[in-house]
Amino acid sequence: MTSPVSYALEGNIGVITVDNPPVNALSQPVRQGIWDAVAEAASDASEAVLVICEGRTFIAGADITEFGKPPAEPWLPDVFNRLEALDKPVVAAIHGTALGGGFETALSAHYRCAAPDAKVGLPEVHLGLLPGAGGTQRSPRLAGVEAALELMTGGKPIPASRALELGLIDKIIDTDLREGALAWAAELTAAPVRRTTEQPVPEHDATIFDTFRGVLSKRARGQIAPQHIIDCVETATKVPFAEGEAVERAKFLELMRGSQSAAMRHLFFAERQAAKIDGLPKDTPQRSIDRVGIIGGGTMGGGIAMSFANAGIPVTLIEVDNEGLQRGLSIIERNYAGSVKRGKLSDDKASKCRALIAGSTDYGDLASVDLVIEAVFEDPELKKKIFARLDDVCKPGAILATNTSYQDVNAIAAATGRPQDVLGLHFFSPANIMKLLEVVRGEKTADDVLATCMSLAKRIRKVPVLAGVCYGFIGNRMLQPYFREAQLCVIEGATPEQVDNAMEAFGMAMGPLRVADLAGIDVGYKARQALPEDERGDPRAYRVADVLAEMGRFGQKTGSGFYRYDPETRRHSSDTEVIEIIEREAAAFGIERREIPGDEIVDRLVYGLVNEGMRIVEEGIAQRASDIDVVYVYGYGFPVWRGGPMHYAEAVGAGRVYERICEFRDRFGAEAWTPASLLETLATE
Ligand code: 3H9
Repeated sequence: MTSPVSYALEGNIGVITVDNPPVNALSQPVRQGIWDAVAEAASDASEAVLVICEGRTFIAGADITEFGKPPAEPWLPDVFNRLEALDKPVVAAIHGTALGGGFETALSAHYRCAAPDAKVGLPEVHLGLLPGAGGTQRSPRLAGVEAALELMTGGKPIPASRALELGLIDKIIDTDLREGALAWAAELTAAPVRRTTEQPVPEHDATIFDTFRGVLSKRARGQIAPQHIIDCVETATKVPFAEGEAVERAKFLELMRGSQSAAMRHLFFAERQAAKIDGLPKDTPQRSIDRVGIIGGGTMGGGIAMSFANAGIPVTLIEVDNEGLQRGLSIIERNYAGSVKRGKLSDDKASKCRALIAGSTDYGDLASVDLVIEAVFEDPELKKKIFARLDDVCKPGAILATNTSYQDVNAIAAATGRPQDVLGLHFFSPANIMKLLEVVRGEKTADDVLATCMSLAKRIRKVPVLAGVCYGFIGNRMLQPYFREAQLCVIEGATPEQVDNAMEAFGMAMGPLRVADLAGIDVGYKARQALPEDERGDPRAYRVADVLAEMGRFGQKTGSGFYRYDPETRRHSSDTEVIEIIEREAAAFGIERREIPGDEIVDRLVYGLVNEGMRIVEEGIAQRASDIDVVYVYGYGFPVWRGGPMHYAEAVGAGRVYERICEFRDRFGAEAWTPASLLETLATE
């Protein structure tokens, strides 16, 4: 087998070239290849050494597929120490993304240059890890403590220009990288060997570590890796490199063997898998999308319009009248101004994006668009009317999408003469921020429409997941048992606060009743009213919400719902009036309220999700269980370090989950708690 690493002497420069597609990950043969190349460079006539990569990027990190398997020598820290120990100048030349172990390779070189559009970063924290091959010890020596902490605890790659400012690289080469790097290496033959590990960590304020600990205990609630990173950097300021490296290694291994990293690595691959449609070849033709129309300038339509404009795709936003249009456009304007104020967007970029959104009240302006997304309120008849009209005005081949959260996409498609061009594109609010996109396949949706929308999602920086048609698709369908159990726990004895606190302690971004208050209690109320009584589910589960809605307590927007809200700060506090309502309604149902333990609350809510998720997989609504995890982490605030509800169930063990669901069935009835047959199979297997 040929090695993915080659070594050749070019004049007086020893060139180590890594060629391991697709992203030059540091799999065992690459580590071995670099190890051997360094040995060769140490003993030949080279006067400087260049490390460079073929393909689309510099090394993008350790090979994540090897994690969790028995480690194979040579180990990365040893490879990098051997590279750094060379007694001739070593230059790394970066293009694409030098990430994780890839950037650590560069940090072990003595000098670093990069192409102008290159990025560097230490994103291990997103995998529940820390840079485990010297990154926590070398980066603060070069960039200082604060910048290093930001780089590693935030995990966000930075552009080459910023890396240059921080001293993480030395030079940007804006001509051909290979030629430029070779010429620079030739100059450096006369320069001293400059080992990062021999440099001191620059002066810093010692209180910075506790400041970061405090901030991250909130921002990355429940996550261990960010705290370990801070410990490692603090260690770097106190002890020599070799000792700091040992601490880093021990903490890295602890994280890698732990459940959080396993969950986050699962999600890394789940996200990439979710973008693939089984049975659809990679080379399925795609339609070109150069201009998009959005119908409805409300919060949702406006957010969707911004997502496209932010990716440089022009948008025509349609509203029924001029007043509605101006209102919609001014919300967009305000959102962009807010992003500029918060430093998320430059003034110039915001104006460019804003200029890409044109408003109109004339459907005729949709004649030339390649994709239309309908984002009006959830009225099935209105949606059908809109699609019939789109059928008249849109050019042949235009993709027609509905942003509905619940409705039957097949019925909407049937309102047109081109159901093959129709699908659901379900964005999540606020659509310009939330990453999840459910791509809903109707029974007649054409393959090229699906393929186009999956790759379009990537273009607008969303994470797509394919869903089949059913009430609520994947995410909202699973919410039904989740909210049912939350509200049953309330009427059976818990306070809204106990339910929310239990779920937030589990790691949910926000407890379910606080979510209900944020989304508006009236929304669910109206949806229930539209259903025949026998389809509304267990009345004990929604009675309190109905009473609150009928009192005009719609949640945050009216200042009260399950909680009371401070009009200034929007902070919630519990409300004795709500407790009285709950007690009264419980009595009316003849329920004797009891103390409900936190673990029962968590199990009922989370296993409610899991059991419905199993059915969704069984029915083929989701292609695979891991897709559901992607939906819940990116769309519903499920803790990333638990890997999503399905991964969580797997980690707990299908047998234990099944037993607990059977226990709930015996206590609360088979209607809500019949175990999904897939779960039963997994449990018995
Ligand atoms: C680390 O380095 C630890 C060290 O500090 C210490 C160790 C001791 N390994 O994302 P894409 C696959 S931790 C294995 O679609 P893009 C990926 O699964 C690592 N495979 O492309 C996909 O496969 P498939 C720190 C990897 O252009 C294919 O490559 N590094 C790895 O949109 C294409 O990926 C990171 O966390 C890997 N490291 O984005 C960087 N990376 O085609 C992780 C990718 O079968 N990687 N694959 O689905 C990324 O962020 C993006 O892949 C990247 C390219 C930005 C590089």
